[in-house]
Amino acid sequence: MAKKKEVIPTIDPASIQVLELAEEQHISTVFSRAAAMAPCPIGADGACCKVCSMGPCRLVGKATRGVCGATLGTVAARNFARMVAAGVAAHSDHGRDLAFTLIGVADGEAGGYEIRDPAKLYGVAGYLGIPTEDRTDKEIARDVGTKALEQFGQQRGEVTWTARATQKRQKIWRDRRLMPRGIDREIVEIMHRTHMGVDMEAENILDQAMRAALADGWGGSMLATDISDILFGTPGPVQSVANLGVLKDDEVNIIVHGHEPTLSEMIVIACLDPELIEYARAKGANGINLAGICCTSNEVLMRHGIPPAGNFLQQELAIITGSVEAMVVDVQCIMQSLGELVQDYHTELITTSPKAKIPGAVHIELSEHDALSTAKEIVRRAIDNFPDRGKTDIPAVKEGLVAGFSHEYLNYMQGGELRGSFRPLNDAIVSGRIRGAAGVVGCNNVRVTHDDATSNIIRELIANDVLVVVTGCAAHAAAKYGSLSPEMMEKAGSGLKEVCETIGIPPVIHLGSCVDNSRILTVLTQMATEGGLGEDIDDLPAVGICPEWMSEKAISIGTYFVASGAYVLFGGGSPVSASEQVIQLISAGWESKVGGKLEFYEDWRDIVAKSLEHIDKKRAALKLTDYKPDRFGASGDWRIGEFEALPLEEKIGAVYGLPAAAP
Ligand code: BF8
Repeated sequence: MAKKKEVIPTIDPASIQVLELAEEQHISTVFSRAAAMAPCPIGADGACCKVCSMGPCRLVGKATRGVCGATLGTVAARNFARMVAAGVAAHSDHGRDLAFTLIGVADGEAGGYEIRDPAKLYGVAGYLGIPTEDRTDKEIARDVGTKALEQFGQQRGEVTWTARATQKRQKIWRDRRLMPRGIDREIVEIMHRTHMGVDMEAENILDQAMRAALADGWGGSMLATDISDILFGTPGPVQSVANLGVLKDDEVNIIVHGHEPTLSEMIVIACLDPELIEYARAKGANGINLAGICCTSNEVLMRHGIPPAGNFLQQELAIITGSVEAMVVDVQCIMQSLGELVQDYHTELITTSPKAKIPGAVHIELSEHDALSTAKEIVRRAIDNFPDRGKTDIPAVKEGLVAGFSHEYLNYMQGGELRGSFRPLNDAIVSGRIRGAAGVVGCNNVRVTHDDATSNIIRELIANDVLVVVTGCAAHAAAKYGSLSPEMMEKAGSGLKEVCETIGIPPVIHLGSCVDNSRILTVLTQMATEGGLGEDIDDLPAVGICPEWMSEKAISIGTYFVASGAYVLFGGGSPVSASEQVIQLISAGWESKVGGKLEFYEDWRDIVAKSLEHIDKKRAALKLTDYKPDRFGASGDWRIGEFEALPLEEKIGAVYGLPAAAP
């Protein structure tokens, strides 16, 4: 990432089409700006220290120390830890706001919101030790929300959600002093330790980075997912379509973009309001079309089948189609360029969070007390914009998908209400039908070819009988190239295909947004405790991959997976490549400490090779059958042949029990 190099912008045909249009019309995009501006190699490699005004010190060439004497290892570790702190803060603040909303619902002060999944509420209350007998849902919800809020300001003890990890893992965290005490405390402690003149031992700084990251994965993110499920429903399979082609020429297009489901859930309801649909018709539109970008998109896709218009690098492109009446944003991964870009279009950019204002946007703050009214006001404004629409250029590119797989639903798919478990999946791994599992997650980054590494890694892994779960913008990438469609079973290795057909799961499973990476933690924990695959996450034949990372949140996610025992491979550049000491500490050093390690590889082929090597190494350590690609695939039901001959829509219905209607 450090060096200026020619990068093919994207492999996505829809994005290529809009980028050609942008070039013709001299419209600035993240792609054109990246081509014009090389990243600073010193900062990119982690060798720039700017924590005091004696610098910034650039530790390159003969300069191996800053003016205060800070070594390259200390500087790179400090920079890394600060990225983790920002990532933990972003995910966890999202969780905090959801806890406030849950308490608001319990107190009758959050009009429009309700408890949509009481079963999940009871489940969460159960593992938090909150009594449920003879109590109303609201009383329980108040306690769950209060317990969640306590995690932020807690000074001593352990973040409660960490109790969902295996006993072995909890002991590692206690023994190594990595157990997070309170979410805010761990973030603050990183900022303190990395202030000028405090912690100067790279290993000690990186330990705190792990502790804070655990407060994200097993704290802020996990409670955010739990509360989202309680308030908005735990996802189950839904079908939809993905890419810019989901925008409609004859309807009012509204895009929700950002991260928190609090706003987007209300926009979903507002878009279904008959009065507003009628209002849209009165303005000459055939209806209201809601679509998403980034993780907000994943939230409303998982629960309502709202189509994703694109991932991170497509946010500007959606506006350049000329077809978007309103882009409604809340927090995180929103480019400032949108504020300027919309000045050339009829699109209104609407900010809704007091934490995130953008020059050039209209600010309509989401009131938690009356969120539906705010949502309706926003939708009405979008409709008012429709008559101002000029020429549109919507690429006719979209792909069918199935999403909506929660941890709960995966249990259900493997045994129904009475015998839900991970037994079939574990058995399939033990027998070698499935070689292992991989989480492919994270962002797009304009410094690497958009979607290229992600989509190739997914295809290679499933062809090698590795079951893949996806989240975040990687999930959008999976969807856009057909990897979330039942058709993808044809591309899976013969053993994986057999299992997927038998238990009715696709070879690539969409588990949600980036905070929903916490679902992967609990899935892995259940696999480890189900039996046959060791005792803990570091025993599993599994890897975590972030092929096109961009944000500080991705660094936090990678770090908490490592601290939970996983081998994590990132694509693109390493933010610590300047320091051999830190490269070693987060790889071999962390492996000896917690069983997981973090490595960076620029070529996706290396990521695939390293992943398969690791999976096979773990299989051997567990004394499982050697993996042989052609051993399976011949057994099974004679009806599979008939199934394979079905048209796609009927296939979706047959596998997921969804109606056969087109999405
Ligand atoms: O939280 S994957 S670009 S949208 S940071 Fe951002 Fe990265 Fe996308 Fe979701 Ni996650």
